Amino acid sequence: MTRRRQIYEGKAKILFEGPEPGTIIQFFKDDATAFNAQKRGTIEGKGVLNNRISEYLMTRLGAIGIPTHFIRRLNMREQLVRQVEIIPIEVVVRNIAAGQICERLGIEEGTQLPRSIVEFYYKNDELNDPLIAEEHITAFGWAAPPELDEIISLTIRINDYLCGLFMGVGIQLVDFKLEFGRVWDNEMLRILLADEISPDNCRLWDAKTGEKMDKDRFRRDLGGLSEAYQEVANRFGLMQEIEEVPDNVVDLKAAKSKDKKSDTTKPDGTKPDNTKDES
Ligand code: ADP
Ligand code: AIR
Ligand code: ASP
Repeated sequence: MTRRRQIYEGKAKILFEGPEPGTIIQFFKDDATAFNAQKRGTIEGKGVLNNRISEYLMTRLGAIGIPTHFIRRLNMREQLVRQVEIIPIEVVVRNIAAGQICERLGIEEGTQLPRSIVEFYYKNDELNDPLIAEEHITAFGWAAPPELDEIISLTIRINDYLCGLFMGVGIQLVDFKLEFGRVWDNEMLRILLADEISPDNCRLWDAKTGEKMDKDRFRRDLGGLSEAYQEVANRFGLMQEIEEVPDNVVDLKAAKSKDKKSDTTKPDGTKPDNTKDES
C-alpha cells in the first residue's frame, strides 16, 4: 500500500490527504488527553470505537438533514470526510450542569439546566480555549453573522435529535462539543458539521445509574475507560461488528482481558495482512 501524505497530527486524530481533492482521511488514535493536554494517556480500542460511534451519529444526523463532513468509513480506524475550513470555534451545548460550568458558576454537578445552553470557546490551545461571546466571533471575523446564525440553528437541531437518540438507549446527553467548517459547493459557501461526535467530546451518563460513560472517566481517573466507550457502542448495536475483527487489529478483546497487547494497525496507511478493510 502506498504511503499517504500526512496533513496534521492532533491529540486524538491524524489527518491524511484523501483520494480525491477536497477529501481527507481521519485516523482515530487511542491517545487521550485532557485539560489541554496536561494529562495524557491511552484508552485501548478508543480509536476504533470513536470512528464507529462518530460514523453512526454523523450518519443519523445526515439522515435528518444536518449537513456533515462525513463521506464513509474506510476501515476500523479511518473515515473519509470532506475537507473543510475549520471555523475556530468550539460550540458546547449543556443540558445538565457538569465540568467547567460548575466551577465557573458554582452550580452543583447534575443540576438540570433551566434550558439547554449554547456556549462558544475560541479554539486555541495556546490560550487554553477561552470562553467567548458571540460578539467576539463576529467582531474578529471568525464567522460571519449569517454563518453564526446557521451554526446556532444547526446546533439546536443536533442537540434535540441527539438527546432523543441517546435517551432511546438509556443514556443522558449531559453536554457535548461540536466543530463546524466551511466548504464551497457550486460557488455557494456552506457550513458543515465536522470533526467527530464520540464519548471524547460528549458527557454521557447512564440514565438509570448515573454512571459516567465518557472521557470524564479518564479526566477523573475513574477507570473502566475502554469498557465505558464499548458500552456506548453496544447500546447502539455497534459492538458485534467491531468484535468480529481479528484480535490484533482492534485490541478490544485484549483491553477487556487486561492483556496489554498493542494495536498493530499503523497510521501511515500500511496495515497488517488480516486487517478488515471495508473500503
Ligand atoms: P486537536 O487538533 O484538538 O488535537 P484532533 O486530534 O481531534 O484534535 O485533530 C483533528 C483536527 O482535525 C482538529 O483540529 C479538527 O478541527 C480538524 N478537523 C476535523 N474535521 C475536519 C475536516 N473535515 N476538515 C479539516 N479539518 C478537520
Ligand atoms: N469538550 C470541550 N472541549 C473539548 C471537549 N471534548 C467537551 C467535553 C464536554 C463538553 O465539551 O468533552 O462534553 C463541555 O466540556 P467542559 O470542559 O467545558 O465542561
Ligand atoms: N480540553 C479537552 C479535554 O479536557 C482536550 C484536551 O485539552 O486535550 O478533554
